Amino acid sequence: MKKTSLFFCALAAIALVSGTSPVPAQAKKVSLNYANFPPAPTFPCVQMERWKTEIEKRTDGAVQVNTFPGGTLLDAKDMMDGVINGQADIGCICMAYQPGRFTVTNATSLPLDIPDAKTGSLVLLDLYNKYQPEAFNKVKVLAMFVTAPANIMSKAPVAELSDLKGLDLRASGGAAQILKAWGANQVGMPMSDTPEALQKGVVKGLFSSLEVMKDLKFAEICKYITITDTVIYPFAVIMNKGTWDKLPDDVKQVMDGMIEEQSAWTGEYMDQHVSDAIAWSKHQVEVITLSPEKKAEWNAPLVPITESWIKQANESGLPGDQIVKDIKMLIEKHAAK
Ligand code: 3IO
Repeated sequence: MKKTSLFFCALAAIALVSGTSPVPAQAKKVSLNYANFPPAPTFPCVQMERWKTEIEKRTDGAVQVNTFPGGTLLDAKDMMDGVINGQADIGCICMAYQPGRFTVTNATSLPLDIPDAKTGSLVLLDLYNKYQPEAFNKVKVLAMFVTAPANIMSKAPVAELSDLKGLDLRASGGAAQILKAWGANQVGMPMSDTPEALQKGVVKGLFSSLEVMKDLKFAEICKYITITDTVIYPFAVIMNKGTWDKLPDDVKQVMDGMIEEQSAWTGEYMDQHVSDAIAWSKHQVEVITLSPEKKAEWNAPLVPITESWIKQANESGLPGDQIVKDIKMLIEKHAAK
């Protein structure tokens, strides 16, 4: 062996013993903080853990994602600006909590009969891609998804529109407009504040997707479900623009490649989980269904909601008619799959 090779052998041996490597140091690991507002067992956090696992796997560990459920890093109302400001690298927003801010994407929460969360999630993502709304200019979108259609969960039975009159029910965004049209006393707050409001009696029920009966234990307090299947809540996962710009190209590719997959995965998870939660709740709660005649009666006061949204959108310079037409067309496209 030549003297030089002996030298390198010795170096390698030292490196082995000391745990350092003579080869150039590996590219630095990227560490990202991901904030979420509701408790860990809920679907926004389940999809967050799924994304973390997949990203860490698909980047061979070059990216590490640190998840913060339950508002421990940013809460519901601070989420969008917190991510824009860099308090978290990634955040999960519910667009219904700031209806005036996300006008285009919140059009998915008009009463347009999105049948399920998988369909709705793909409709929302397509709508976002087509219109590239200004509201998201300062962030990178990593996924978009929606809940399953909302239903009434309440402490007292709701079988007639008259049962809703003046009833304190919690909902936000598009769902809030629907409760108002039905004559309920709509109370707005994020899902993360709802368990306490129900406990204290500030609200007598809520209008949202049914998986929270199980995940947030609302079945213990809301003994009645009224099936209306009326409207979804739209969500987005967003990343700080500066964080995105600094990511290596191969990491960006992995994340871009997961946008549609993660959106569809979350919709599918939601749909399945709602079925599970209904089956699980059935023994503890009464499920009230509406006859076709009654459903028509409940739908009638909702008609002006879409009409007035279109009018307002048009007035603010958005193609309101086209947006609603696109949503209807996209529902047909994705529901057919
Ligand atoms: C929701 C939000 C956080 C955790 C679970 C959830 N299930 C349905 C929603 C929709 C929503 O944002 C809301 O406020 O009803």
